Amino acid sequence: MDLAQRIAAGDLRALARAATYIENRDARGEEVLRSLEAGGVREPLVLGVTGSPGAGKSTLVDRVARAYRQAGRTVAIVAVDPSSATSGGALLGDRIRMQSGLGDPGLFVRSMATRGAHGGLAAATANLVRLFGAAGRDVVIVETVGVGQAEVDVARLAQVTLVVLVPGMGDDVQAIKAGIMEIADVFVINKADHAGADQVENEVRAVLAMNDRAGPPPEIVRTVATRGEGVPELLEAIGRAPRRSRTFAPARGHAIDHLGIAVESIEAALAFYRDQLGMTVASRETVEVENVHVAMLPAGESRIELLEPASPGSVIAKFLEKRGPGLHHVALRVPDLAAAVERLRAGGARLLNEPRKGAGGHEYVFVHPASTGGVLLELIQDAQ
Ligand SMILES: Nc1nc2c(ncn2[C@@H]2O[C@H](COP(=O)(O)OP(=O)(O)OP(=O)(O)O)[C@@H](O)[C@H]2O)c(=O)[nH]1
Ligand SMILES: [Mg+2]
Repeated sequence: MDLAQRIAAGDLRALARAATYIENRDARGEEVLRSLEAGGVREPLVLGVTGSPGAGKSTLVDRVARAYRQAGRTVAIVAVDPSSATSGGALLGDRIRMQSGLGDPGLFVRSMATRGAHGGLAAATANLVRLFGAAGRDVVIVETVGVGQAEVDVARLAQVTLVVLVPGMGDDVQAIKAGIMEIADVFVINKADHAGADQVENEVRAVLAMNDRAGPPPEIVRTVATRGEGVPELLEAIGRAPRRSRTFAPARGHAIDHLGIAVESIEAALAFYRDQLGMTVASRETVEVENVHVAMLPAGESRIELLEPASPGSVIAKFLEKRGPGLHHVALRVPDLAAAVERLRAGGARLLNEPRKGAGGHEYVFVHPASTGGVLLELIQDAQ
């Protein structure tokens, strides 16, 4: 078995090896990622945890990880550790491992020294998160210190970012507001067993009130990480936060963008989809290059696209002649179209065109049904 196969089979030493390749920017890391991702990946819940040194992030991460484990979900933790450079070791990771007990294969901890390289750190962290997702982990937690650019980069990886504050921070809340306000999805006031939790909470609320960021404000949750207090409430707040953020930014990864259905007449088809089924027509247009009239009907996060030939020479007219009305193509959004095309070419798939820009500026490519199990497949570059 090669490394990717061993990882897929749950071999933690293989996973650790691949993580080392990624940290060292060894090409074998990218290789493993690609072969793990070739079969498609279910996106993990990615949590970012940031806050000032000593705020209790690692203690909290340990508790949160255990709570997810109890709920039956597998977890990977990336502790980005600025102190490892000086202490010379994977201190935080070890701390978590010791607390949670070794021997739980459902909890994998990786410490990474920052080594001062900001861009490099973010890239390596991003690839570690990819690795753990591709290895099938349900939850990936990334712990970083502070609110510098590196943390903002890391927060971009996360669906939900927790900013950990503690009582007695005083003016610090004001001082760090610029960086954290954009990235915080949930504020955690940890060490709530210390005096002054009310005051920090008030300060956070005051800063939030002055902020004009879009959408509902981040929730504030109090915890005592050492005792696990507030952790169930924190998990609930986390659960609400990805639902919130998803309405602003669609989840990354593969998703059905639309199903294209060839019809003789859009009007006739709408008598069913719109009038009987109650769906809404979001847009209608004529795509000149394809000689086709199009009606888009949103269905959840994807759509049904009705296609009617605009002239006898249109591909849709030919399709109707040959096969009759019906499913014409499935359109799949992919995270990286160029990489997908490269892999498909290498694998001998039949591409019908060079990637090109369609209506709305998105890039797409068609794959012949002979390669896909019998259905014309449109691959679309997901919005970045
Ligand atoms: N009283 C109290 N102490 C806490 C709480 N949470 C963490 N601590 C303690 O605070 C200290 C720092 O905790 P860590 O979890 O290492 O904090 P951290 O934010 O990960 O620290 P760095 O990674 O070094 O920035 C430890 O001694 C913890 O036991 C809490 O809720 N209450
Ligand atoms: Mg820590």
